[in-house]
Amino acid sequence: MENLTRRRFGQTLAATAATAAAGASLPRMAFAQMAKAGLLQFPPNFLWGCATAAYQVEGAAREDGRKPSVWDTFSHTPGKTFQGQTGDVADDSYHRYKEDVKLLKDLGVSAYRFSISWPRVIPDGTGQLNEKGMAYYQRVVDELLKNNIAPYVTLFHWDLPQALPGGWQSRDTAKAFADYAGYMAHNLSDRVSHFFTINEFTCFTDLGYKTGRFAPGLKLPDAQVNQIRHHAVLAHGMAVQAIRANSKPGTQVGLAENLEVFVPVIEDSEQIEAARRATRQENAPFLTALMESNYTEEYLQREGVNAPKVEAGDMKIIGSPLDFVGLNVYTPEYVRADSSPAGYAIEKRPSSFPRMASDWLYIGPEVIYWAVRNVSDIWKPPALYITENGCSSDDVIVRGHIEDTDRVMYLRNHLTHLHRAASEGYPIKGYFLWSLLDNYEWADGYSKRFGIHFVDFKTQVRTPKLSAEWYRQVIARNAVE
Ligand code: GBH
Repeated sequence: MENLTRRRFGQTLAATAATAAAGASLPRMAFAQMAKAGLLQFPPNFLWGCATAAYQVEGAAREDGRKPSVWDTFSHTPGKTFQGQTGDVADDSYHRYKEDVKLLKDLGVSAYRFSISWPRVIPDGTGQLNEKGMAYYQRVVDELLKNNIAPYVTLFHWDLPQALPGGWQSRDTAKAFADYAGYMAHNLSDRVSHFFTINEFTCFTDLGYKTGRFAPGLKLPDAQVNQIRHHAVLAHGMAVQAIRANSKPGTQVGLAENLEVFVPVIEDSEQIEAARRATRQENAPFLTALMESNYTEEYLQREGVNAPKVEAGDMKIIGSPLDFVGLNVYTPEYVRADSSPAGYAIEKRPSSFPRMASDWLYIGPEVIYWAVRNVSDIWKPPALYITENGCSSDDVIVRGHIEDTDRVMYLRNHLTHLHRAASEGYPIKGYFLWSLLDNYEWADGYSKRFGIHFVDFKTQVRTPKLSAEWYRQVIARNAVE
């Protein structure tokens, strides 16, 4: 199966029986047997991983020179998070990272996606560097490599240094981010080959500055929100360039975006086209802007006088070419074709639509197939990763066991639909499960558990759930049942 191209992998899947009958090579034979055994085999070298983020797992909020991020300030403001809970201690991974790498090792993953706390390495956002903060990430990278686990590094997962004046309201923050990104690439790219600039634009732009649900908790008018969104995509583009300028040749750069994913209500050409239109228009401020080096006419018209102020050269920077696109995939939107000028209508969700423990987390496993397919069909990126997928569950411990059958159901179904995307030849390279551990779920505090390892937040004891054992077997077989 060496040099098996993506298209051929797809064809192979379709022609499994024929291939086996024709006396195929050994690995291909093994593949055929797997398929016969009812296993959905993933392509060779498919990357299996887990993901976390700094503020959700590290703790050690005031240690070794780290200064506050906007999330420290927000979580310590009464009324902002579930029971006032903060990431002060979280999973204490700052001290227990070796134990966490051991969990990864036991799963058999080949990659770990984690994020860097910007205020740990540059406490004020700009200026003075903090050697001790940098040393921590060097230790984490060392420990991963020692265990043959590839580090996939996210540079921004929402913990903006509090000291930066105006936060994302200021264009200077984009420049500060690029400087920090270049610095990290310079220090890590000898051993880290994949960098994500930013994780999920809406969660620190719209949720931070429009609805106020996330840090910094502001409710600003549309014109300012659009400007903040613009600074965020500009920061991404400037960081892509800074990483390229400061890293080893061959370093791969992308981002992790939770785009709005549209599932056609019925899989026919008209509805599929509606899903594509919706994908472009509904993601116009973010993914569409970076993939097309432009804001769509429709977005600019819709926002009118509130549209972002764009300086000469900005759009080119925002559209800096990427090596891959990472997709964080959770909840689907269903869409159908209609006769409006937009050509699509987003369906209202019936109140009976099933969900997981988080009230926003509706279950529609085909979401992962359509995330890959819509993005690929529209923009044809060279490579895609699922950078997050997973769910919250009301885990209960029964005689020391957490039988999270609902999480296994959720994951199994999503991987089945991801397999469809791989078998059709879409360039999907890997999957990062969210999350390795139960952790600090932002405004929901510790009330929602997304881990495949249970964490007792009093003792910090980690216990594998049923889903961890299930994922271990998926990885071992490179297949889902
Ligand atoms: C991801 O966001 C994050 O990257 C990760 O840090 C997080 O732990 C994980 O998912 C699970 O949530 O409170 O009604 O305003 C997923 C996308 C967007 C889902 C924001 C929750 C908040 C809804 N998230 N959304 S609301």
